Amino acid sequence: MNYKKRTMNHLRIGISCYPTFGGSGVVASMLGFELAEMGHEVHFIAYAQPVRLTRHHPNLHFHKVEVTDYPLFEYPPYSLALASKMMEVACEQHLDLFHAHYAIPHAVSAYLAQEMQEEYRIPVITTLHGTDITLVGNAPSFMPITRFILKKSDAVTAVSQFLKDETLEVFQVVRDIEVIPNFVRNDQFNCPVNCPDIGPSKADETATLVHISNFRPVKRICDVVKIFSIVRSQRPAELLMVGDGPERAHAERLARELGVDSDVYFLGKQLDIDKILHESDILLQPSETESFGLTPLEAATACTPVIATNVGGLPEVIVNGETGFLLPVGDVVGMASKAMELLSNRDLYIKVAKAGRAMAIELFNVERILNMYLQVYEDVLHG
Ligand code: GMT
Repeated sequence: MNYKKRTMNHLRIGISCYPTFGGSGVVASMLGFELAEMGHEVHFIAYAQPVRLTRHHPNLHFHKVEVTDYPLFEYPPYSLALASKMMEVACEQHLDLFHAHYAIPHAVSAYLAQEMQEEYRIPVITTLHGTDITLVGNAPSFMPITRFILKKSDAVTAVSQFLKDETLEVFQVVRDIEVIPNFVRNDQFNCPVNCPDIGPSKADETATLVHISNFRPVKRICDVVKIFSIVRSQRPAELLMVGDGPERAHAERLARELGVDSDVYFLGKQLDIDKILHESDILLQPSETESFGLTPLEAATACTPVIATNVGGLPEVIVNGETGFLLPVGDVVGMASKAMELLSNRDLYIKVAKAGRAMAIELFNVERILNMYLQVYEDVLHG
């Protein structure tokens, strides 16, 4: 098979991802935008325009996957339509590589497109985000194909060391997996850390707690409501619930049962996450598991201290006691007590907020992470 002649300063990259509010789609969109800014040509291939791809850029392109429905199909085969589209875009746009975000089905479709494209070989880079390994990929119906694609991808990256270890253990594959964490732009979540306004300064001032997610069971949003209700019993507070998903109705009912519903605001899906984080005092993330925790990273960057669970990749993003607080899953009393501590001790609040932002900028800044991805691209193209 031929290899295409490439130049590293103008790559043509095909990205497939979920175009929704989920973390993997957000990371893929942010990465695509930054690559476009650097002068690379980026082609998104998905069933809808990715939601965070809001800004126009001459180097950014979107190719919509149309899925033909037919009465015979109980489940229209999106993976095949995606593979066909990826192959087509690769030929028409002379793509240098495919970057698939989330193994199922994007990496599998990319592999099929690679096999179908006969002119030259297009490498496939697969980025694992979390549930593609911890929940979906290891389900019996997907396990064999996830293992297959882990072996077949030209490069595999994982968003945390936790996810890398989990992948190697669960799938028993022997291969290199590079840890490339998620990233933030510090100008997007810019925060004047010395600003006297951060955090509520008086006990009688309303504190704003926030939770942002897809409201799936893994996020334990009823724990968010329970934590809030304990805090609310001790001081004026409100809770912003940002996002939507299957657990919403449970959480709404629980808020009513606990008598705090008038202070809980379900805001639905929102794009202005930076604005919401700036207006909030604490982010609550009591997840069952979290392979990275993009929202905690964004909160830390915005100087909004995080209270989360000590699971998965969260300890790689938040250092317990220094840049936020991590407690065992389900420990709603402990999390409420940490929230109260932060809200009543202004020095501690400022210390944690500053440390969170400093760590985010040092370890997860866009330049550092972009270079890591570019190195992977270079390795697969020239290695
Ligand atoms: O299930 C989700 O939470 C969405 C999922 C996704 O792929 O969209 O999130 C995962 O990827 C994010 C981006 O890399 C990570 O920040 C999240 O921690 C991860 N979610 C889980 O592991 C539960």
